[in-house]
Amino acid sequence: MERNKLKAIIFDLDGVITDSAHYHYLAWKELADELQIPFDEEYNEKLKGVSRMESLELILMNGNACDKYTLEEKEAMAEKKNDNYKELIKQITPEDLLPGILPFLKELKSNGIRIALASVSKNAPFIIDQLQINEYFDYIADAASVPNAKPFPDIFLAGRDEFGVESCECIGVEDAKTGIEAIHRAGMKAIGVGTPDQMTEADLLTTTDKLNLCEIRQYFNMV
Ligand code: B16
Ligand code: MG
Repeated sequence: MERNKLKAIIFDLDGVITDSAHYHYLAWKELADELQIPFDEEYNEKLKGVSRMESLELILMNGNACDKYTLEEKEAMAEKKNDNYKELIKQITPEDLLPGILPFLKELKSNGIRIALASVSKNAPFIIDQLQINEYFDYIADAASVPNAKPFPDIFLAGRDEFGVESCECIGVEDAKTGIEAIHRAGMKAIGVGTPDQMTEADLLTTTDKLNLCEIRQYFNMV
């Protein structure tokens, strides 16, 4: 097998660094209840890694209500959900980092591996601040300026291009099926830390507390 140098690890946020999916769920649930559309945690799984407006469409679809509202009304709904979400994420503190993430970031930093964030959430910079891990990130992709959300590769390619490295020198970490697809479309290897049924395409399936640089290098034959 060809041996590449590992130069960058590109992280998804929601579900990888912290569990903000639950706050997304609570905020969408309030809207769905208002619209009298069925919505539960199981259906919420489909929204992981999906952009805000696409998430709204999926919720409306569950209530056969896609054609019931104008674009303006949909934008107002998405804004209302986001206002609610922004209130909820004020509660996030460094204690909400998923197990193993902080030591892994420290390990990468001390080994000279570049670190990027590839979240499609426009609230990602605020969450990174709340978690107090800004200093570890060499680059945070701007979700608003990336043309296509996951499963398109754009947000992972933004990190690669910023660092001026090759795809084969990067690894992406994701918890959503659409995210694994985005990493692969970017030509990178994918580590999956989500529920196993969502992670069938991941090159390595693990959990955040088991992320370890030596093992990753060995597994992917990267130096
Ligand atoms: P916002 P990720 C994604 O974050 C979430 O998984 C997804 O549920 C959410 O709809 C999307 O961000 C947009 O977030 O409404 O805050 O801009 O997994 O890419 O970190
Ligand atoms: Mg995610």
